[in-house]
Amino acid sequence: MTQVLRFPRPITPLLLLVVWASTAAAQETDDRHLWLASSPAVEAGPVASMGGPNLVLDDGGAEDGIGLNDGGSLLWFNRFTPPAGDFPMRLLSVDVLFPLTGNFPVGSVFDVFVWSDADGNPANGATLVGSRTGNTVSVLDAFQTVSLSTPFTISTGGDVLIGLRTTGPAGHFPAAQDQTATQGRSWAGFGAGADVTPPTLPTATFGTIDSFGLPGNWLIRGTYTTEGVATESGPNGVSELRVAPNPVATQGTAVVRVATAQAVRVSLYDALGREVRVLLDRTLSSGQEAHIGFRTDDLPAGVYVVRATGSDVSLVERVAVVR
Ligand SMILES: [Ca+2]
Ligand SMILES: [Ca+2]
Repeated sequence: MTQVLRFPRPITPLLLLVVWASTAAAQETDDRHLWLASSPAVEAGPVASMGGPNLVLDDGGAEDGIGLNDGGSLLWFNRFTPPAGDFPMRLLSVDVLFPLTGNFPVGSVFDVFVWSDADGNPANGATLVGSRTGNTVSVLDAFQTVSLSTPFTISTGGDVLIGLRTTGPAGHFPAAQDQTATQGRSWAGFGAGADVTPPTLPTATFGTIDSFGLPGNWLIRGTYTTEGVATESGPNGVSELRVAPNPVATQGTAVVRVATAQAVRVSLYDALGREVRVLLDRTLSSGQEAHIGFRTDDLPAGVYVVRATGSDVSLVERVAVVR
C-alpha cells in the first residue's frame, strides 16, 4: 500500500503546516508531491556503537521511504549540533541507509554534501564544507559508509548539515525515514537550486519534513573526530594545522594556514623532541594554505609531533607513525 502526500506549489513551511493540520484531503491541483511509500517496520537496533557514528538522529530502523512523485532532484539532510567544544573537528565519514521499498536499487548514484551553519537556521543559507559526488548504493536496509579520504575540517561552531541528493525519474523513494520519534532536525528541499552542484540553500521548496507533514528523521549519520586539528584564534582570524592521515604509515600531509603573513617553520619531532624532518620553512601570506607531503616509511613507528611556529603562531599536532 502506498500513501500519497500532496501539497500545493509554491509553498511555504507555514502553509504546509496549515494544510496538513486542516485537511487530510489531497488537493488535485498539486503539481509536486512527496510520496510516502509504506514499508514493513524495521525494529530499531542500537543507535551508535563505541567508535561509531557520533552524529545520529535516527533509531536505526527505517519505517518508510520518501521521494518526489514527479521525479527530479531531491535533497535531504540532517541538522546536527555538536558540542561547542568539539570544534574544530574533522568529519571522517557519512553513513546512510537506503530503504528496501525505495525503488532505488544497489548501484544507484547519490551525492553527499556537508555544510556548516553558525546561526542554526538552514533556511537562510549555510556554508559548504565539502562534497563527495557520484557515490553508489552498495546495500539496502543497512547502513553503508561513505568514507571521506580527505576528512572535511569544520572550524566554525554551530550546526553541521549532512545531506544527500539524488536525481531521478518518478517513482523513486530514496530517502529512508525513521518515524519513531521525530527530532525536528531533518530537512528536505527540491525545485530550483536542488539540481546544481553544490545545491544552493535554500532550494525553491525547503523546510523540515515535519513542516511537510512527514515527521521523522533521516537515516543519515556522521562520524567526526576532534583529533588532528589545532587552531589558534587571533584578531585576524584563525590559524590552523592539520595532519592526515593519522595514524600514518608511509606518507602524510600537513596543512598549515596562518591568519597573518609571517615566516613559518613546520617540523616533525620525535618522542625525544628531536627535529627529524623540516617540512616547511618559508613565509606564508595571510590565509594561505600550504599542503606539505612528507614520507614516514623510513621512520621508526611511534608517536611524533608536527609543530608549526612563526612570530605569532605555535601549533602542535601529535601524529602516530605505524607500520
Ligand atoms: Ca524507527
Ligand atoms: Ca544559516
